[in-house]
Amino acid sequence: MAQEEPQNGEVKLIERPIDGGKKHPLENAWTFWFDNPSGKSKSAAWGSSLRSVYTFKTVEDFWCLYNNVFLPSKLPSGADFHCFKSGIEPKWEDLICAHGGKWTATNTRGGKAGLDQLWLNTLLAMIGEQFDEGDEICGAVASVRARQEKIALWTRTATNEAAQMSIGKQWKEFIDYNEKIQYMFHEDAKKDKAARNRYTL
Ligand code: MGP
Repeated sequence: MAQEEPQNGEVKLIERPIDGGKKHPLENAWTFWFDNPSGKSKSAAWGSSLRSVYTFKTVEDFWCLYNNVFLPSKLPSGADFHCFKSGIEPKWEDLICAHGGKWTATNTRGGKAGLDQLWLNTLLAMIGEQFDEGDEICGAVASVRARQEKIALWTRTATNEAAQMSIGKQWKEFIDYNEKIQYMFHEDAKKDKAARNRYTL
């Protein structure tokens, strides 16, 4: 794209020519998943309505997707929306997730807008590779619940407390969250529905 040269005294706003046709690759490809268990019978196995919807690997494709289709505020109560690194399934059973866990932040700001904002800031931090312990990140889940909406950030090595604390601290900054967040091991959740959280920040 041709750029006009600044006239004398004008501030040069554009450093390099902008190539409007070129897409900007992300470090990782990411896949969106959707689960709407309220749409099926209570007795159906967990995950039977979980499906992958879309994979993106450029900044432009992410915004196209985010702006046009998927926002947690549009989802019915009971639904879960996931964005995970491609190749990782948003399940405890996934080999990369199996020994991991999740940080959870509840939507204390109230309203759907609060959930959408937490979700967007979480996505931007993940796909923009903002975490020092980026290899630990598996993905994030937005859960729409009548009782308590929440966002969870899944990581891979639950026992690596230092890594999880680093991620938790950074996550709170990125989503501008001042309440407590809690970390639960998937292995605990699997064994006991009322499992306790292991880390708090
Ligand atoms: P949840 O949806 O992660 O918790 O798990 P939440 O949102 O606190 O509970 P909800 O009832 O409001 O949805 C709820 C239940 O789903 C768990 O107790 C498990 O029985 C099942 N479940 C959740 N996950 C993430 C998995 C999973 O990865 N694998 C299997 N097998 N079951 C899961």
